[in-house]
Amino acid sequence: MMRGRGLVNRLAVIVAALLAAAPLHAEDGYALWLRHAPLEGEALAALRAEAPIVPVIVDRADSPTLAIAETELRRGIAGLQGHDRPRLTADSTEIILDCGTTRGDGAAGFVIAPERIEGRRAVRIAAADHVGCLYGSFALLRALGEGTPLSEIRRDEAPAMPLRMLDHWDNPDGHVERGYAGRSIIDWWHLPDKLDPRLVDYARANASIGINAVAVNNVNAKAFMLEPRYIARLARLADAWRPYGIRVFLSARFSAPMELGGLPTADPRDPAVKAWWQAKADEIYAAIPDFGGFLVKANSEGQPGPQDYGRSHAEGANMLAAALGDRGTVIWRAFVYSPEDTSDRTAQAYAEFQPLDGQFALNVILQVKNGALDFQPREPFHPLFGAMPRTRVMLEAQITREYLGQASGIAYLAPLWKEVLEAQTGRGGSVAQITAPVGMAGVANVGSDRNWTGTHFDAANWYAFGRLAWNPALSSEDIAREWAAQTFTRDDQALGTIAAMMLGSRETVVDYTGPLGLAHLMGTGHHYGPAPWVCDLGRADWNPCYYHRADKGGIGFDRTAAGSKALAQYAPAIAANWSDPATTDPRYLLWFHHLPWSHRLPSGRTLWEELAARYDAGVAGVDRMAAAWASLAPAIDAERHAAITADLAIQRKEARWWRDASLAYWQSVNGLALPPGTAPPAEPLAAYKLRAFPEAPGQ
Ligand code: BDP
Repeated sequence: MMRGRGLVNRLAVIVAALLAAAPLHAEDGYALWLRHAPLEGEALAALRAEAPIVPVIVDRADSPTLAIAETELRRGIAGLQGHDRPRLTADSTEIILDCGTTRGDGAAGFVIAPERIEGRRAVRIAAADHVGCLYGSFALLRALGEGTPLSEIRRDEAPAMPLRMLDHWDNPDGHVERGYAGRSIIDWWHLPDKLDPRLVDYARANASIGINAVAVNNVNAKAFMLEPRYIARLARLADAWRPYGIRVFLSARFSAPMELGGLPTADPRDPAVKAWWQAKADEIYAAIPDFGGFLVKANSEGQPGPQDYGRSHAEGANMLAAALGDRGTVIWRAFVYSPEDTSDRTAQAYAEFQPLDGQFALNVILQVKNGALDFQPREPFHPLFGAMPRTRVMLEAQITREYLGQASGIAYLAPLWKEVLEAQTGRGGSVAQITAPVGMAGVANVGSDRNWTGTHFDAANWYAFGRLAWNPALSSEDIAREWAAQTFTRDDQALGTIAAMMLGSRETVVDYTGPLGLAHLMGTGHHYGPAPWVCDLGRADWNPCYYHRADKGGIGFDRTAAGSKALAQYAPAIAANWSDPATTDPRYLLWFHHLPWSHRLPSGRTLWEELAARYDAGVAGVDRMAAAWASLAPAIDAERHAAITADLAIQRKEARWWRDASLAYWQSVNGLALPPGTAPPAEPLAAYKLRAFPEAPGQ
């Protein structure tokens, strides 16, 4: 009898030990970088000894934001300690949330420093506002998670950019344009009555990386989202997100006064149109006092706009800005190109907007994509950066990987964004310096998939976007390591391997999709896979042929004075540098020049040889990532390891497909033999041309 009970007890102990060792939930990615996995070794012992206790809030004003900060600290510390709730000791360190007082910059900055109170140890998170304290709490947890002893954490941070924004291209029916992670997380149909708790988790993740604004709907907007029933829904979202420091913005359709108001026109000079928007803005502010404002795509890709009435973009934007007044901001997109304009598409936005510099109201921001074309794997920085000193200009980046493999494999985008942020415009500093006073928006990549972003590694792009908007000086590598340590493992060797994979991944995608400055070679409509052969679309500038201009004589788009002259839109020193193929950065070579296949590059190879070598490097790069990931099996939980292995297997196929289809097509144009040592494409060109994907997601 006794022995039997002893056995049962022993079994119970073993089962308990097993349960303690295994994570309660499978590692499905839902927790993102906020797993707060238990520390190990000395760091764990130290945190258990310091036994931080629940914060004492100096500013006792009733604040949901501070309640969240407290909860986050308790939850995070307990997790890092390996307990289910924080434990106290006689010697517990007190964490003090000191908000709304003296320190911090009043724009969500914070200071973290240790101190002693009557001989007892304490750590103070000081900020001028409550959101600053929340950000400080997340920063404290991040530092603890990196193994920094509590008593050694010192931070003095302020966001570099005031507006750190996600733009959702989510439609009210739940479909996400260019979304590859399932359906929209916003269930408009059941709002405002039912708020999916996931939307709170979303705000929490955003707050943890400093994102403070969200445009909730597609820039290709439906007018009906301005109807009262949608304003009520938006208000519910705003209420849920406000404690996390997030303001909501709405994409507004310029012709809404006609569609909703029954007016005969949406002309921005028409008094009835102005009155309609004024009343609409008042109605929104009555429901959402801190409404951020409108995001507008006008006169672009079929969207209505002021030019329909012969008015300029500035007139259109200013009319909406007047309706918002000092309550909010109009974010006007510079992504325009016209079906009638036959000039180089990449030159049209500058031609349209630059002359309007100084004409925009103070509460208008011009949102400029990183490059002049459209979120390609690589583009030179947009010439509008630095060219509109009297306009508030912000950067628009794309987090969702529309043109970089969508939800296949790995493409870590921090290096892409850093490349743009660090680009010297020759007119008042780098892109980061020019946009920092305003902000940065990223087209969101989240959806209803359990892990939020479709692939686990795409969460790194969401994370990196927030971190860079907070501080564009952070390095891609530091962000990669920081994210991976919170997401996967703190093992230094494994982190080194993961960071190396991430850092090379975007260049690898460039290599196998569009090396040497080639761009826009993707399949029509869905933008998935290669289709450089497409030359017959109704609109010239939607054709890959328009961009690569390959013929027997050569390849590339001449944008110099002898060609489209788009180069002249850059500052003279930069334009001069890029006007000569010999001094052009090889990464932009065919963006600016049309060159013979026999053109010799600094590498000593001909252009044709270099192209083939780049495609091979891309394929090899993916193979290396797959091998590196395979080697990490012992360091990563089985569930996520398997999922990422599968992602990389897909990427290996896609890299080969891009390489083979591209080489086969270029050969059909130039008639050249493949350079020695280059393996022939697996299939004939005709087979690649036949591939069709009408059902591809995200269209
Ligand atoms: C392109 C997308 C398209 C967007 C457009 C935009 O293919 O779906 O509507 O950008 O930014 O990249 O407005």
